[in-house]
Amino acid sequence: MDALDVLKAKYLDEIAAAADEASLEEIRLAALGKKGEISLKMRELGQMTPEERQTTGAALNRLKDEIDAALRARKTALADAALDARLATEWLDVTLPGRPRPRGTIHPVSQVMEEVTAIFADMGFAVAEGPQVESDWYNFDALNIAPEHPARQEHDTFFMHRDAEDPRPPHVLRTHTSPVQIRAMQKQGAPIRVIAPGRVYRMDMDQTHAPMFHQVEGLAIGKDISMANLKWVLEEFCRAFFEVENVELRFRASHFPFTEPSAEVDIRCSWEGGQLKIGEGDSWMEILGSGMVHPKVLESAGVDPTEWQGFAFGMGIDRLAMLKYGIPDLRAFFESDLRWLRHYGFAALDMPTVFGGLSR
Ligand code: 2U9
Repeated sequence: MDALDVLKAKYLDEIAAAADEASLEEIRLAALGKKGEISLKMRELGQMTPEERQTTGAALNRLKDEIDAALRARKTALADAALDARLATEWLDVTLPGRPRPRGTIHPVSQVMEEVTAIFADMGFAVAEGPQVESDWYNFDALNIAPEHPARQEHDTFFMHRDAEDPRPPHVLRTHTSPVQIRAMQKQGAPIRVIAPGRVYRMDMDQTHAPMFHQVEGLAIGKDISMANLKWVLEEFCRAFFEVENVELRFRASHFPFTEPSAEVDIRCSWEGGQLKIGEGDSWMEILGSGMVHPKVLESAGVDPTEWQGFAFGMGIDRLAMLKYGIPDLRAFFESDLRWLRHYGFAALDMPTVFGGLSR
């Protein structure tokens, strides 16, 4: 083996053993750099005879090309290996089955709350919220409910505890969401269009009553808002909510302290074979209460009743859910029975919208 073969073997071994690009660069400089071993040998050609120069020169050029090619090949091999290693760690099995649908469901009360909110939002009503523990002024006085009114009795209302020596009247768990609209009028004044959905509390418990239930109330105050506007809004609401074209409402004179005149509203329906159908048949079912807001209530909320007027209405969300989705017993709503929730619950992320469909 001559000297060049030794050089060649040395560099090819080093190149094969190089673990990274930096080592390859070091080898390249040692062999082919300005002061590299092979470059120095090239310089020695000048002292050779023409014959020697020709053979050694050609051999050195070949050696230079071989080392250069080996360096490039090793560089590519290292890059390929690095890519393979990265791909191995980022490997994804696209044949894996999809994740199962989340097991939680949306409670029918939440679903109906979203549906009702979507419908009234579409008619320009804002959503208002307020405290569930209220002063008796907001819950009763502001709504023209007299101190001797039966709703104020111990057996209807949950009173919060006060120390025996505390002279202030006790707070109550709100018995309706009406205080929310009093607060909204105090804050915003008139004109105003709001709905107030939320929890309310009354001492009542049987197949159709629970001590906590859900209401949505609505309020529209303007210069000339009338019962005619109320009727249109409620008809539009029922059409959208029950998803039937032909709804017929019947207004029955009634009495509430906070509205004058007042009306209870029935919807035409049939109960054929125990199944409720809205908009057809010879039966009527009460679905909500309503009326023109009493002047004294406007006054309590700081709205001048000689200048402003409007309507209000209230309905039970739990009852709407029972009617729309055929749920027989109200008590099951609040028992958290997983089998019941899976049966009557709704898929998460299916937000009801008026344009995209409410339920499905
Ligand atoms: C203000 C003024 C008036 C809200 C109204 C009713 C009639 C009504 C019941 C329906 C079934 C309660 O859930 S239920 O038991 N509600 O009949 N609610 S008018 O009237 C208001 C509200 C706020 C400031």
